[in-house]
Amino acid sequence: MVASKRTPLYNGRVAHALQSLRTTAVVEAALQHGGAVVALESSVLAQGLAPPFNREAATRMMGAVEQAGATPAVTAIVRGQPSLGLEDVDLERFLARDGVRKVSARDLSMAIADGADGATTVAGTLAMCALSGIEVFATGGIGGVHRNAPFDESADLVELSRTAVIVVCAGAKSILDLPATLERLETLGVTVVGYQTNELPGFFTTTTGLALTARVDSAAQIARAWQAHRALGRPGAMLVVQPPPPHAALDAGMVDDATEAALAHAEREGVRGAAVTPFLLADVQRRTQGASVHANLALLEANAALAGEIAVALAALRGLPATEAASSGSFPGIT
Ligand code: PSU
Ligand code: MN
Repeated sequence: MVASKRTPLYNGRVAHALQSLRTTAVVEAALQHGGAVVALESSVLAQGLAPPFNREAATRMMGAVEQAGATPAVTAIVRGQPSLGLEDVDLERFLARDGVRKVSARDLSMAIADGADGATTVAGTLAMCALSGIEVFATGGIGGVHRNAPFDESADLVELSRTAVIVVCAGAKSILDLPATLERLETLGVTVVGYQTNELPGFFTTTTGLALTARVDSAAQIARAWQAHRALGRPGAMLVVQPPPPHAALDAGMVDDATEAALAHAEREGVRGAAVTPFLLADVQRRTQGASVHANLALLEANAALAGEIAVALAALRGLPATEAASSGSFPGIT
């Protein structure tokens, strides 16, 4: 038998994009030297929030991570290249929402093959974290099980079940079916931990009445729990949920009314698929006359700050460069 010649699987552009996970100099240095790095999603910038609020979100989130002593890395597909950290010129294009796709986990390969600009959702960002070894990620709210739409469930949930990353958020977006989302997280084995709270926050609201089974009160406690999580070889995420800052939290009745009206509007307009979440977020924003934008920005900043603290606590606990620590995995107290 004649040995077959190996044929290249990918053409040049795709192979190049996959080889080089593009990093900015600052992020590269932080990763190399074991510094604390926090991933930030870009879909909230390119789809979730409209200008000028998306710029404010980017500035406040990155500032909060830095203030905590960590390095922010906005993740995105930049002209077909998976990227950690955005150069200014690229960030400007994403903030202008100039032909930027919404990229969930399923969309990554096509965005790369097409050489496109893609803003990563929670699911897309988790996949990027897995590629780079980043273990802490901050966002506003995760996707989940939608209301009144039996077959619409965000890919965020499944990706959370198979990516070992600490995700800091304010719960799932208020436009969702929160009890159903919490049930799915349990089924998928995702650890949900309240940060200084015993119940699931409602994204815009402090409470939902949905009790959590775990609570922590400090970043150091999260870092210790994370060590156990890694030592056990758990494949999924640890979802750390904290309520929006008290001064920015909205009244539940106001959010419910706006959400119900937005859902009815989406139904009338026949909005489907990936367009549902951005549509509902924008509609709620209009109906709450900006109060929800104020809350959204405040909670994004608070989540980035907490994620920064956790990343710093993790690095301190290990006393090892982050890249080595990621693969060491000894059980705390059992050596
Ligand atoms: N939360 C926000 N704004 C957003 C999103 C969440 O406050 O823009 C985005 C996140 O990127 C999340 C995505 O992962 O919406 C979920 O979309 P879908 O339901 O289509 O999976
Ligand atoms: Mn969906």
